[in-house]
Amino acid sequence: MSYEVNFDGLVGLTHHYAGLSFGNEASTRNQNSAANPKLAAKQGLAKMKALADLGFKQGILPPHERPHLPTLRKLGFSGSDQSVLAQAQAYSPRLLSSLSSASSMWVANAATVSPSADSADGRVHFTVANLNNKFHRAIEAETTGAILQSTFRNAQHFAHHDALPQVATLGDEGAANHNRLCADYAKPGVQVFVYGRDGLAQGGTEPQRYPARQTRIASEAVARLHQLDGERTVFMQQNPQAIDSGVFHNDVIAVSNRDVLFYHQQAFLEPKNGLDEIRRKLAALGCDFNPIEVPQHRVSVDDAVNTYLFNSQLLSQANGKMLLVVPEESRQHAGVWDYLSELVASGGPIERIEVFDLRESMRNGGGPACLRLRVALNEQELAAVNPGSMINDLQFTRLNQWVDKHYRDRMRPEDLADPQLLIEVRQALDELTQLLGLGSIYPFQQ
Ligand code: SUG
Repeated sequence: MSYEVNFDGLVGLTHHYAGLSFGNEASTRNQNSAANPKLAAKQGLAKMKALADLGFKQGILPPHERPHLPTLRKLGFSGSDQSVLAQAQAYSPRLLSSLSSASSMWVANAATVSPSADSADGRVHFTVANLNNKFHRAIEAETTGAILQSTFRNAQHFAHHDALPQVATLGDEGAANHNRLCADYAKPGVQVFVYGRDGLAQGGTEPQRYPARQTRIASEAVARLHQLDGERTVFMQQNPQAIDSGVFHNDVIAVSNRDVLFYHQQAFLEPKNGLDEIRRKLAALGCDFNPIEVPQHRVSVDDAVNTYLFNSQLLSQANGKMLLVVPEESRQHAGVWDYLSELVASGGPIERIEVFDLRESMRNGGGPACLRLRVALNEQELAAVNPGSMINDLQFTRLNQWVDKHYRDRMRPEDLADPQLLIEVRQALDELTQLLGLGSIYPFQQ
């Protein structure tokens, strides 16, 4: 038996809207609106619980320590924690906001993960994403590494790689730009790395308006680290025009599961070449390929960006058919919902849609797929995962109570300098690491 286990990022206590992600239009649009961290965490937990109740294996990854005092101190602010916060706020509220973002919730950007069936040494490989394109995200790498090592703690089954060096040439956004196609999670598959620009070569096709966060050089380094076979790896370039329309990660315009790739007609720069290569490489493994292309005339790129139709989770049910998990915004859009209704009625591989309200995360550009990191595991590997990281009724109840106890229901950028908030965050995270059985993972616990 093998499983695709979805590990969801839990929203942190400082969740707010700071407009930090140029190129992510929801982030820009909602800058400075009031956020509700408690509701955000509960919306995420509700999705985890609902999918666990449907029989899917569901895990959880904890939020990071924010505001991030270690970075503020690296930038020269000194004295007591309270004084560091006050100095940072006086110097630049936007700096404090960057170092307080709850962006680690979007764990599709935590790492790239390759299952053991694809790696030469037979282990599951993790490379932490450096998230180099955005300051508030680049600081995630260290704690993400600690969390992944605690969650997947067995060196016989799990190989952990540090983030690539923090330079734009090696910009790496993790699983958000990575797909895997296969017949069965435990069997070898074809891994598809999607990049926005080369990173080294000059003069290639690049977006003009918004940044291309992922480079080919980074994707190829990750494939090397994971000991992947070139005959089972494909590198495709994102359509730069899509990036310029707000598709800042490939998972905003494509999602895969087993033999299905559900994608927009304008997702890739040279779709035919890439898709042919995927089909050929899958055929060599004896696997079918089932691409589902959504044409521009049915759903425009803009509508895809606004509804997050493709930032969905495509999950295999026990009957072999697939479930598509979409955000409420996809149901609210008549054209998108019509398309989805027809898709389900067409008798294809996707037979069911589940809708979740993830509005708090969506307003920062994070849908169902952003909130989860997929890890394909066989029985032995699953047994080696930290047990407290798996969602069941008991953990769900405890986590909900923990959120009720510690989270505020309103957060604005100006609240971040409140020294009481830092105390609340540390108390809460300290309890959380015990609840999840993760040991010490945060700088304040060292
Ligand atoms: O990196 N938003 C995140 C959203 C990440 C979505 N992830 C995936 N597509 N996989 C980002 O742009 C906004 C934070 C702010 O503006 O307050 C932010 O970081």
